[in-house]
Amino acid sequence: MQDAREWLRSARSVAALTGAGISAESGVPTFRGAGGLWKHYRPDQLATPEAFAQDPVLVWEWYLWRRGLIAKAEPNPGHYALASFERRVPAFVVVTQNVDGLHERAGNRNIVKLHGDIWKSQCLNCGGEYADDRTEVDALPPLCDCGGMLRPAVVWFGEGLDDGVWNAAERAVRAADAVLVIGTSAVVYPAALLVPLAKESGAKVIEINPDETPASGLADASLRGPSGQILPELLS
Ligand code: BJW
Ligand code: ZN
Repeated sequence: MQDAREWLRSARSVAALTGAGISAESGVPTFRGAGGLWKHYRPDQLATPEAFAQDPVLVWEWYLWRRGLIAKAEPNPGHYALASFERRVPAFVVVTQNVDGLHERAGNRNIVKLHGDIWKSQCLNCGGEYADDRTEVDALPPLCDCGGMLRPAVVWFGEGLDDGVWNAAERAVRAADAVLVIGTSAVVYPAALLVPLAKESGAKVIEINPDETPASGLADASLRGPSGQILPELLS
């Protein structure tokens, strides 16, 4: 903890790579591990373009249910610690795999969303992307004004990440003197590649996670515990 605090104090540019674990203490379920979504739902039946093509209503029901959970959740002390850190450090970027919007709600402004945004929908016909805060929809699947079918504007397995978004993530990590890796199992690619990239670019890598992950071996410091407790202490 003391080393990590010192690295952050002397850093001019910092990036935070976040995953579902940072929202766990807000009551938003993670994907993997005990209580994770994939314990009860099969990713290949819900989070792939093939699943959506086969049963868009089922996929939409699952996303509307998750929107409802997230709508009731509040950012936790971990999110707020990152927001206040952004106001104090010259260059700070949150690179998140999360789609829940809790970083914005906590007050971060410089956010790269690798896997999209559950609060947006995209039209399969005209390509339009729209803010969408509905947690209930009368007739599923929801339709665009153009008549096309809407889908959640998130990145499913087998889909590429947006080029501009990925480039922004790479830039943030390459520029960083210190990279925080928070609440991610670090098994989903290409997001997981950002950890070795941070190392190669000479950044100090600080992992915050109650459990060991494939990223732990690359970390200069591993702070074991919930991010809602560790981040306020680390970033104060
Ligand atoms: C706490 C805590 C607390 C608990 N405090 N911590 C190379 C190798 C192998 C496979 C591939 C590869 N390249 C591509 C692939 C395929 C695939 C992939 O990675 N598969 C692996 C799973 C094997 N990747 C893709 O398909 C990606 N696309 C792509 O690569 O395109 C090019 C391509 C196309 C076709 C073929 C090949 C390449 C797209 C990935 C999209 C991921 N989408 C999801 C769903 C998003 C929408 C939604 O939310 O519904 O993104 S899946 C899900 O996993 C979600 C998450 O963002 C993502 C990562 O999960 P995350 O955030 O790490 O959460 P968890 O639950 O895994 O972990 C939580 C952690 O928190 C744990 O470590 C806990 O210990 C910790 N924790 N409480 C702090 N209080
Ligand atoms: Zn449309």
